[in-house]
Formats: sequence, structure tokens, C-alpha cells
Amino acid sequence: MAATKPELDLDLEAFWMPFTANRQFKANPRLLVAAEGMHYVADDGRKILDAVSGLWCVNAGHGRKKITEAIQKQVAELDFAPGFQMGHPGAFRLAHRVAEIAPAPLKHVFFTNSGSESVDTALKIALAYHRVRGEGSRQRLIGRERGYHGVGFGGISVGGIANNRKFFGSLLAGVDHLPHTHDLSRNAFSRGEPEWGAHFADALESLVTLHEKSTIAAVIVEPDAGSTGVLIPPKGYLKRLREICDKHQLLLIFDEVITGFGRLGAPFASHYFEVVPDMITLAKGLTNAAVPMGAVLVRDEIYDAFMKGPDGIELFHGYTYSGHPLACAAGNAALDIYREEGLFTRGAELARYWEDALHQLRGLPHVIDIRNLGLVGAIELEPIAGSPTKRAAQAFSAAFDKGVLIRTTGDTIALSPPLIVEKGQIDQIGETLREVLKAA
Ligand code: PXG
Repeated sequence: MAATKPELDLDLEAFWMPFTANRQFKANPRLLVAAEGMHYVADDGRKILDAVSGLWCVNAGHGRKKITEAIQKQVAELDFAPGFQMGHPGAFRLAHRVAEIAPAPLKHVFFTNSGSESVDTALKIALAYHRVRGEGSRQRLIGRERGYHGVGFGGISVGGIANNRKFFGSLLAGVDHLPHTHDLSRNAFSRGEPEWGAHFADALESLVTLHEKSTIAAVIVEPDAGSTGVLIPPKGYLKRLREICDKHQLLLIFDEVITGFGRLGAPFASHYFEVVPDMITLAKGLTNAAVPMGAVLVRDEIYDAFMKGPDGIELFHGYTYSGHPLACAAGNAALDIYREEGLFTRGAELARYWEDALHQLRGLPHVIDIRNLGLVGAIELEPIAGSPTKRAAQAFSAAFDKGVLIRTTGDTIALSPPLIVEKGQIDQIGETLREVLKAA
């Protein structure tokens, strides 16, 4: 059956939509046609409050003039510059500025075009780093159950979400996983970091015993897991991971594609948790999502190890669009906005209000957990027997009909509004969810 949207003169058939139930969507399409500030405009003209920053990426809100103008100016001046053996000023400027806000000593920046590319880049740097310093036997990579690290083969190999892996063959060899930290029997309705569960990090010791440290290159985790449904790390968990990595010279990679750029109320989760990894993967908020871009922040020691090798190309890796001029223009403008408006700490100012708004929903039908950190939150629902994901999917549709865009994954509602959100809008998100959940 042909899928069309006659009022917009659209044939919907050709576009194979990502991570989407295509048939369902095309039977009942939901299109966004404009955006400004905290709101989208749907194709029927309704204003929709954005409670998830697009896809966790529009940190400074939509349609920011400064970013738009910077992109327009850049495209008129220099649309593209090759990034291999050539450069342009915007890329150096942006790398310098990102390094400035990064935790020391992660002061070098490799540009990519997405979070997935950032993850694969970080994993490759980890392997190559051990090799250039003479420990090429360190080839194993360790991820975590329920982890999401994008959709490249590296990312799905270290990732821990079965549906993202099971269709795609044997993936990378030599990967192992830590257990996830989610246990509702202990931690349901925790406010902020759960008290219980730091010991989950000790599983890394067991993996080191099993595989022997000389075979392990790196460990990658989301400091605060997003896509899987917002899993907040237990108190002390990340510090313990850091200690174990130090003890065995494993590189620790924080995947901050979601947590970067102020979402927890600090520039990076690394600042928030006071744990410094060896690399940080970034994307999303780097350009406020106006142009796709990702980056890997790298510890100086790692960069320096490559710079000691023979003359010539130090790392055989990069993308045609690494450091694309339009992305750099957007990134530089986004950083201006973050600084001028104090957005990296706004999440901390609002965190308590946000927490209270969410936890007020406790007791509504089928709500089995509420969790929050910074400006991130989640509401986990009891699945409908025999129909997992359906209850949350219904909540998504109902919230959209009531003018609020949320995100659902499994039976969890995930929330994280742009950092410019006002208290009244937090109230609106809470009230809408109350109505939706009451009827769920
Ligand atoms: N790492 C993390 C931690 C992510 O959250 C990626 C890597 C991959 O980024 P790209 O730019 O390649 O998509 C992500 C992406 C959701 C959702 O609803 C989350 C992401 C993407 C789409 C949806 O939770 N995160």
C-alpha cells in the first residue's frame, strides 16, 4: 500500500527510516516541520514541547540564531576544506576550545561526524596506542551489558543491547562485557546516584583474571547510560572502575555522547563524577545538533605516544568530513552560547526541581521506578503482560497528542529537555505525564 502524506505532497515509501517501525509510522506519520527554543511545530501546526532535546542533542534549544548565522556565513565563505594534510582555522579553533573545557589532561581532539564514529575512533586509538608503545597484545575491548555505543561494528560489539547485535553476525572478536548495574529490588526510586551497587565494578577484576591484563586494551562505558533507559551509576562505581583500570593499565573510555555539554549540570560527566577517563567520546551537543559532528577527547599521554613514532602519518584514520567547516562553525557558535548563557551549570541549578517534578509521579499506575540525575530522568513502567514495549509506546503517542515529545525505550520513558528549559515547562512535562500515566 502506498504511504503518502497528501497535505504535504509527500510519498513516504522510499525513505527507510532508522530505528523505526516503518510500517506503523507510515500508516500514521508524525512529522515535525519547524522548531524554535523549547518547541517543535508538528505538521498539523501544533506546538510540541521538546522534553528530550530532539534526541538528547539540542542542548541549547532549537533554532539558535547565532548558530544559524555562523553556518550561513561559513558556507558562503568556505564550504569544504580537505582535512587530510590540509586544514582550516575553524577546526583548530574548535579543537582548542573543546580541549579548554575538557578535564585535564584530555587536551587533544579527533573530529568525527557522529557518536558511532567517535566510538569506533576511540576503540581504534586504544588498540593502536598499545601497539605503538610496544604492547600490541592488548587487543581485547570491554563494554557493558545494556551499553549503547552507536551502530558501527565496534560500537555494537562493545554495546550490550541484544537487538542491536543479534542480526549482525559475529561482530568484533575478543570483546567481553561487564554486568549492568540496574537492580530495581535494591535501587527503585533512587534520587540521583543509587547508594547500592559500586561492587558491580569489581566484575572488571574478574575479567582481568580471566583474560589476563596483557590482552586487554580498554574498557568503555557510558558514565550515565542513556539509550537503554537511563541507568544512573551507583555511588562510587565509576571511581572503582577507574582504580581497576589504573591497576592494570587498561584505558578507560567514557562515552559522553549524551552526557557531554552540560546534561548533568557540569560540562562533562567526568567533571560531575570527578573521575577522569583516558578518552571521552562526544557528538550531539557539540554542535547543538545543527550540523552532525562528533569528537574524541584524548589524554595527552596517548597523543604523545603517537607523536614519538617515525616521521609521517601517525594514525591511519580519519573521515572525509572530519572537522567539516560547517560543523566547526556550528560548534564554535554552540560553545559561545553555552558559555554566555551558563548552560553547563544550568542543569545543576534545575536538578532538584527536575527531580521533585519526576518523583511526584510515583504511585501512578504501572510506575515501577523513577530515576534522575542532572537534567536527565526516566520513568520505568511495568510491561503489559505478553506485550513488552507497548505500554511505553502508548505513553509516547498520548504525550505527543497532548503536546509533549518524550522518548521511550523498552518500557522506560526517557526525558532530558534542552538546558534552557524553564520551571513552568518542567511543570508542563510533569502534568502531561501525570495525565498520560493515569490513563495508562
Ligand atoms: N554513544 C552513545 C552513548 C549514544 O547515546 C551514540 C554513541 C551514537 O551516536 P550517533 O550520533 O552515531 O547516533 C549514542 C547515540 C535514544 C537515542 O533515544 C540515543 C542515541 C541515538 C538515538 C536515539 O536514546 N544515542
